[in-house]
Amino acid sequence: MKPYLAIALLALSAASHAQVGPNLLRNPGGELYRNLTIDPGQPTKPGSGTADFDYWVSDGTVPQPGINDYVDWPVNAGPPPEERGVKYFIGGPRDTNGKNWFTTQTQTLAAEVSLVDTGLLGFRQSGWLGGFATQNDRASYTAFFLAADGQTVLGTTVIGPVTNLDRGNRPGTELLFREATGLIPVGTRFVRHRLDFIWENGFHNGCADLLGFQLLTPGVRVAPDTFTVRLGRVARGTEWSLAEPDGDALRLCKFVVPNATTPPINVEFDGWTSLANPGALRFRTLTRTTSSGAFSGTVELWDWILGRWDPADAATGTLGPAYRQIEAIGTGALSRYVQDRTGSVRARLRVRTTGVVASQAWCADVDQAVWFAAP
Ligand SMILES: [Ca+2]
Ligand SMILES: [Ca+2]
Ligand SMILES: [Ca+2]
Repeated sequence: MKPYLAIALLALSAASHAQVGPNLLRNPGGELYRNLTIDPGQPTKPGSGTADFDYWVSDGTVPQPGINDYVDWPVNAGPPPEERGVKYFIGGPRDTNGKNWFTTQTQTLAAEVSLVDTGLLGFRQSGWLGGFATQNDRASYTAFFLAADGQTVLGTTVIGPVTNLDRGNRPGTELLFREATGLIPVGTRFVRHRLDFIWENGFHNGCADLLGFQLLTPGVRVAPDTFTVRLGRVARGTEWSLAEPDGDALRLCKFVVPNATTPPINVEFDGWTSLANPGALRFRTLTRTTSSGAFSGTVELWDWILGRWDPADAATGTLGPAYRQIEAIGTGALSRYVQDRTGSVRARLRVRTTGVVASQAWCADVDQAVWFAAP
């Protein structure tokens, strides 16, 4: 089993630039339900008790999930009345006391596979979560990002639980808004949404309403407008060869090098992006060598503020006759990689030998060299 990978959260400033898509959760606020069973302990509360929620599958720990009615059980703070509907999810009643339980819904991710696998598709997860007064019965909402086998967890994010301390131990029932943003992990094909209720004492008061899971505006791909060969010579191909991984490659061959430590192939790529302050930025190359042997490739991003190739985000990988991807993934303040006012981006690839190679007259084929940038 693969370890769970924490998902890097985007800075809020980055997320705020993004356009937010529709809520992909079904029955996000508990308004669709069947088989309502009034809590026998509260016969004067006809809208509350337990029910089967459409699209949600319970874990079997409790006979039926809890449902509350805002009229039966008003809240001191929670979702706006015009949005919250009539019902909300609750841990109780009665036969759920003393039990932690959860309910899930799993969806095919509603996005193009090619877009997901750029690693730049963002999401926003949100919900109102709460409980009662000084009691710490609570709820949390977790999203599991699943691979094509529907089992392998590629990443998780969780919002909540909202504890009694978060609610300031104020009297009555409160639900507080929580949200997180992040990037959908590469390889994700399904998302499992899980709503957990954690019991602490007495009636199970953990509650939730108006959950949300939305995709953000996808990122953009930036192909180079031009390239500059610093070392080596062009044998075939043009800047148009660099956009797609289609077998049409820019071929650069070893020519004259000043000394043995200088990488014989050194090529710079220049492009342009409209995203002056990206929330995510990476530069990807797909490269092979025409000879077998020990080769390595290094890709770097140009820091326009410091006027240098950034050493922190440089990436090096081994190269050989089969195409290999090497990717420099921007970290920290990404605006340094986009030139102020012009929107220019610059990156480079250097290829060297690291040991014995079959032929000294070797070349490197660059099938793709592109940036991916996300808001
Ligand atoms: Ca509701
Ligand atoms: Ca309680
Ligand atoms: Ca190509």
